[in-house]
Amino acid sequence: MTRKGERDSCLRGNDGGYAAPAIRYTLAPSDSLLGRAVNSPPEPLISVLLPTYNERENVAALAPAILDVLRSAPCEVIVVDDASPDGTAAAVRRMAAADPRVRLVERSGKRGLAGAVFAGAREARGRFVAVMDADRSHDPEELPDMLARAADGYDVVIGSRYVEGSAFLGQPFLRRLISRLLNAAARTLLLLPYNDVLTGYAVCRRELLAEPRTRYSSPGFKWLLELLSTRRGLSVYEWPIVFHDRQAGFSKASALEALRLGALCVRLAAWRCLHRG
Ligand SMILES: Nc1nc2c(ncn2[C@@H]2O[C@H](COP(=O)(O)OP(=O)(O)OP(=O)(O)O)[C@@H](O)[C@H]2O)c(=O)[nH]1
Ligand SMILES: [Mg+2]
Repeated sequence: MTRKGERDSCLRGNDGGYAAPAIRYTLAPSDSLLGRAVNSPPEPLISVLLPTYNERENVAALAPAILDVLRSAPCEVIVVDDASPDGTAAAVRRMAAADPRVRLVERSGKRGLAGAVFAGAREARGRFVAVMDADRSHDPEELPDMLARAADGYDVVIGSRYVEGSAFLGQPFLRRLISRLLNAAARTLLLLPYNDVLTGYAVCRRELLAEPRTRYSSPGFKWLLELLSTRRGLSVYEWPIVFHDRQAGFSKASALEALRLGALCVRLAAWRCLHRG
């Protein structure tokens, strides 16, 4: 791994061409961005969306960590919980009572990660939304850099696991292999020129998720694939992330998700054919 702020990143538009293969930072980009943010209107600059199902322990650690990283920026953390039996919502309610930047959106029953992301984006007030897994796989320390790229004008900043400078910590080899193969299949089938189209970590303008073109991914996980497939002319930046294995609790990923992904690819391909031109 190269040091934070010195990593090469790749930048691609929908035409598939590399626009800026190497970007080098000499100062923490967050400083200038957050300095600007302090003078911006009172509405949050960024809303961080955390979809949760049985993540009480993780979210209790992650939400304060996010607020700490973004402490100089107007921000909010919106937890979208699907009636987790482990009491995730009660834990978030306690945090929200102590800090108005924490908000809870509750849905009745487990209805899917992507649907939770769309629901959270509708409630969000920030100019930008960030989406992260709540299981602490995604490091909040990446947020200021990703937000800085979005504030620079990129429509979507992908927290990418597959560009130079990305790394995996602790995930079993087989999980990584399956994830990589599914990612390759999805980007090939949908002719997407990005390296990671299935990550759960990204920053984008709020309206891209609050007003999605389709909601085919709602019952499953792959909201980013849907966003990238249904919007034309997006400028996309892939920021390399370090992906950690979940810190506590149990995975909700299953073979069903792979089947859902196949069906989603077919539906999105059909949608793109219908909306060509
Ligand atoms: N609201 C909501 N959140 C969900 C649902 N399914 C998963 N999540 C959350 O989405 C995030 C990703 O789910 P994970 O279980 O970590 O899936 P994964 O990262 O593919 O699997 P692991 O690598 O094993 O952790 C976590 O924050 C989950 O709590 C759901 O149906 N509703
Ligand atoms: Mg996870």
